Amino acid sequence: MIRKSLILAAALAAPLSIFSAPALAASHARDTFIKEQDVNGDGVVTKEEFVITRDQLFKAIDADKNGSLSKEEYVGEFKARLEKRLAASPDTAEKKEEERVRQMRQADVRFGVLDSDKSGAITPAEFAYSGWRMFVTHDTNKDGTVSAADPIPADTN
Ligand SMILES: [Ca+2]
Ligand SMILES: [Ca+2]
Ligand SMILES: [Ca+2]
Repeated sequence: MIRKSLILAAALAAPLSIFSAPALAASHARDTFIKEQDVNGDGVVTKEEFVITRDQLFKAIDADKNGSLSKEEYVGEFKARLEKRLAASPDTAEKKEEERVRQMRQADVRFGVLDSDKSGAITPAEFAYSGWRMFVTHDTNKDGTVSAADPIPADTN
C-alpha cells in the first residue's frame, strides 16, 4: 500500500519537474495573489485588503454556512474554478486531464495542511493562519504589503 502510493507520487511528480520554472512560477503566483486581493486596484495589497478578501473567500467557500469548511466544500469550490480555467485553456484534452489530476491532488494536500488540527474541517482561524503565511511569503521585502516591488526569490527549490 505504502509502496504503491510512493510509486504513484513519483509518477505524478515527474511531469511537474519538466514544467517547473521556479522564478516564473513564483512570479505568476505573486501576480495572481495581487490580482485577487487588491480590492482598490492600486497594485498594492495591504493587510487590510487581504483580511477583507480572505473573509469573503471563506464565506464563499462555506456553502452550507456552518462557519467551517468541509473537505467537500473546499475541494468542490476549487474544482469549480479549475474547470472554468480548463474550459478556457487551449490545451489538448489529454493535457487538461493531466492538469486536472495534478491540481486536484494538490487541493487535497492543501486541505490537509489547512486543517491543521485534522478535525476534518477548516475553521476561520486555520484559514486566516494559512492566509497569513501566504501573505508573509509574498511580502519578500517585508514592508507589510504585497506588490510588484516585492522581489521574487531567485530559487524556490
Ligand atoms: Ca490595494
Ligand atoms: Ca461549511
Ligand atoms: Ca512588500
